[in-house]
Amino acid sequence: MEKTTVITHMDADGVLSLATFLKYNRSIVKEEDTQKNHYTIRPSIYFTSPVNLLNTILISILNNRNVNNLDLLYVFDLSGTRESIISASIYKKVIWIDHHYWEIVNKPENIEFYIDHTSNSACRLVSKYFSVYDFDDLADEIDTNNIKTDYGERIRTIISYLRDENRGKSLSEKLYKFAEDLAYTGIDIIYDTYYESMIDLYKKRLMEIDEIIASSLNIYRVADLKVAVVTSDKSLPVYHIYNKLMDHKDAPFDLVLVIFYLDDVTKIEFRTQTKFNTRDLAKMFGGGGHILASGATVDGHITIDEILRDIEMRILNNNKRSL
Ligand SMILES: [Mn+2]
Repeated sequence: MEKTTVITHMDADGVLSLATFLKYNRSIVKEEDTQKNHYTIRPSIYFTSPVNLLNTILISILNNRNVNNLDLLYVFDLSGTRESIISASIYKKVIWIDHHYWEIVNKPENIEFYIDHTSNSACRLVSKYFSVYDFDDLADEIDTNNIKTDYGERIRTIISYLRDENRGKSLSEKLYKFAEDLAYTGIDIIYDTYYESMIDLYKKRLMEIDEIIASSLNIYRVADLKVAVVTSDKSLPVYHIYNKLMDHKDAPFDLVLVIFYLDDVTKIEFRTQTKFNTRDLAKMFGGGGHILASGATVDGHITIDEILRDIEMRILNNNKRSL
């Protein structure tokens, strides 16, 4: 029996990608059960973020004491680096599905890459891979911050609540349970009281978050750009800050920067309300992502002034080059 490991992004797109995989996986496990010649090994599931991907791959390898269990690894909604790709290739076979923008990398022959940065969500690509189309439209809605349905709104809120309330192992367990509920019970599970109460609680939490936004918001002119900066020492839902700032009297902002001062790192989230290319800026800080939404994590704490100065230099240099 083949052992499967899944590493997925800790956001809505990653959770819906996992739900898609779980639904597919259960259908093949059922088939094998009826053949009565198989026993099943539960897949190992890991949630992570781009900056922690390498560590997560290495931990997943260390957790398999038996090297024969390193059969098959799936990676969803996370872009690879030289180091993470080399580490993943320790598995016998790897299926890597993502919709972020990738730098050209060397591709080990035991890794199959399904990378399409024009896809609105990774879940859409995962759905195509497994031919399970339950969650792709919802993932598109949420990942592009273009909510159209009550389902999309609720799923986004539940995941924001879980991420706000939990850390580490308990967060992974809760996200896994949510993906399982979606896959095995179906999408209407989100109308259950267990999830309904999370949505109610998070509405109250959002009012507190609004106060944090209002009290930490600063607006700057950087080169010819209008820049809104929100800082926090705790993780906040960036979509909510973005949407909130859409109603600001000075909106739209060329750049919305959300700066998190966490333990020993600075996390910078880049968004734009005017289709400015944020990915180039994120790249400058060692990060990446999409044109309209990207992020970077920097060691230590860097100030707003330092960040804005780097951005200004970059824009002025670009302007010079295009003259
Ligand atoms: Mn995504």
